[in-house]
Order: sequence, then C-alpha cells, then structure tokens
Amino acid sequence: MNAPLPHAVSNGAEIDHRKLFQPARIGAIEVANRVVMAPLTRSRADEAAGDIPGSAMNIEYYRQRSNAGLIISEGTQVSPAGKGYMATPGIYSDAQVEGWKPIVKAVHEAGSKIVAQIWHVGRITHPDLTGGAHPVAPSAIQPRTIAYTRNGKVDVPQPRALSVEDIASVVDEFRHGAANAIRAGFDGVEIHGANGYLIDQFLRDGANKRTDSYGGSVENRARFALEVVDAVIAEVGAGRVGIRLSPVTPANDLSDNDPQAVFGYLVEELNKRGIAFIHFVEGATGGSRELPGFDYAWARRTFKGTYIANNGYDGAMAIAAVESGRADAVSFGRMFIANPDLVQRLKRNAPLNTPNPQTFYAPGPVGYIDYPTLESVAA
Ligand code: 8OZ
Repeated sequence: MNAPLPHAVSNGAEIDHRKLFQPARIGAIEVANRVVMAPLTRSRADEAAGDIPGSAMNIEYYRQRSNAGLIISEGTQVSPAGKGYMATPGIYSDAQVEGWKPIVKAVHEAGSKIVAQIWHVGRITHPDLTGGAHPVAPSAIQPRTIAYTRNGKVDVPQPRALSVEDIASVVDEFRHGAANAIRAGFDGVEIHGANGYLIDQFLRDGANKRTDSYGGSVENRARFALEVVDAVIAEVGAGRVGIRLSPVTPANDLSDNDPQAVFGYLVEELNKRGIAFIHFVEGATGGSRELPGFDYAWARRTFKGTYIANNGYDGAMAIAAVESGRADAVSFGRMFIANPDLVQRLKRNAPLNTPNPQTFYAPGPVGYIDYPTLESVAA
C-alpha cells in the first residue's frame, strides 16, 4: 500500500490522508475518523445498585478511548431477563439512564461519538444472572455453553420458548432501550444481532425450530430482527440505527444451514430501511476469518449504508480495507482494551500494548484504565 505519509500543518496537528483516518458520516452521525471501538463487555457496572454504569472509572475508560471516531458501548441489556454476564450495565431503568449520561458527556467533550449497544442474551444465561427469570429463546433448545455466576461456572439450562405475546414484549424492550439511549445522550444505537444471542437465535436454524410466523422460512426467521429494527427506527430514526451481525460465527453454540440465505435476505431488508450501519463480525468471533458461508463483499456492495468490518484486523489490514473500499470503517476490540490511544498508534505505526485476558472482566481499575498511552510512556 503506497499510502501518503502524514505531514505536519502550521498548527502542529497532523493531517493523515489515509482514508481510515478521514472524517465520515455514519448515517446521521458525523465521525472524526473511521476507526471504531467495538462493543466490549467489561463487567464493571454497579450490580448491587441495579446494573448501573457511570462510576468514575467507567467514565475514565470511555474518555481515554475517545480518539475512536465512533465508540460502540459495551452490550447493555434491555431488561433483567436479557442479562447474561455479571455486572453488565442495563439501559431499561431511569437510574441506568442517569448513569450513562456522564459517560456520553465525557466522550462528546473529547470529540468522539458513541452509540449504545442494546442487547438481549436470550438463552445464553442462567436464573442466577437474571434475578430468577428463566432464560428465553425462540425454541426450547439448550445450548452447550456455560454461564459465569456468583456461584461459579454453571451449565445454562434449557430455555423456555417465547410465545408470540412474549415476542411483542421483547420488541418493546428494545424500543424502550433505544429511547433511553437517546435520553442518555447517545448518538444512536447498535442492535446486538450477533454472537448467538436472542436476535441471532431467531435468525439461525440451529436455535429456531418454530413452526409459527417466527420460524421456518428465511422471512419468518428474520421477522423478529426486523420487528426490533422497525421499533427502534420508529423511536430514534433510521440514521441513528445500526446492527451487528455475525452470519457464520459458532459463538454460543449457534449454527445455520445456509447463512447466505437468511443474512442475505436480512441485508436487503435492512438496506430498504436505510439504517446507518451494519457491523459485520467476519468469520468466527475472535477466531478464524476463513469460515465459509457468507459473502461479505456481496453485502458490502448491496448495503448502501456504512459497512463496519470487524474481527482480527490489524492496522495495515484496516488501512487497506478502507482504502480499497471493501469497508467504510473498521472496529477494534481487544486492541482498544489495551491501547487507549489506538488511533494515534495506528497512525504512527507505533508498537501496541498486549491485552491481558485475566483482567477483561475483573472488577476494578486494573486492566481497565491503566494501559499506558504513547504520551505517558514518553513523559
Ligand atoms: C465476551 C464476553 C461477554 C459477552 C458478545 C457481548 O460476544 C458479548 C460478550 C463477549 O457479543
């Protein structure tokens, strides 16, 4: 890649002509660059108080990473039953909305934008995490996976299949979560349709064996996802709505016989609705990018909104993907955990800190707000 090198301008700021570092519009959201911070579960909300974010260290964590053009918040459950991990923040109560406000404000003051990832885990949970609610899913099929609770590692139970009335209630929870996100000051929402959680459970036939209007055909399996999308659009406007999809990931014991068919239909329907972005996990989440089953280049051509690419990108790959037009923006997860100043490091091709998985979900500031920046090391 013969990208032009950055050069200094009179005010001392660096202009970097590579497209990854150029401003863009993502739907209605103006971003300073095309580096996106991926949603990252960090399990540091105040669980005892009601899954409330907004502690000083939560604010500092997001503020530090505001060099990203767009931050996608960690997954925020839209209801107590939608929670699948310890100390994840919610977005259904007024106290949670108040908790999010200073985080969003800090990000905005630092010149970035932030959307809330709204999330329902469906069957990937345990009553010890949901306040006793039994896990729900399209069908009563137990996934082969475990949940981490205060009582340690436990098998997730066989879920209860949602009734049609229950489905309408969950759609409404997403709507309410989106409205709350805007109330908290977020620039929009990302609907979590990926990684084997509730929306993905409806989409893929490994978890959806329904025989009513929410199961069977591609159109029926996409119905729940599109009802959520439509409810959220009605609340916040299509220009502030994105969705995360992972058509082929085996994460959380999910599979599908023909991902291209169901996700192809979904992409076309999303395109009709004019949503701001689709955020694709290309391949196996956190793993191989080489899994077959879905044509991302087709999706990129078909979808007229912003294509955000994710999964195992390094700086060179991201620069090349955006330069070539294969993606509009690229998101980074683990690299943003360990490198609060990731954009500056990518621009300079500077060495990166190594993320420590031992502290990804550990309570407290260690491994959360104490990764060094280039500036702190130079000082
Ligand atoms: C890692 C740990 C806990 C949750 C996802 C929300 O896979 C997650 C998640 C990832 O999308």
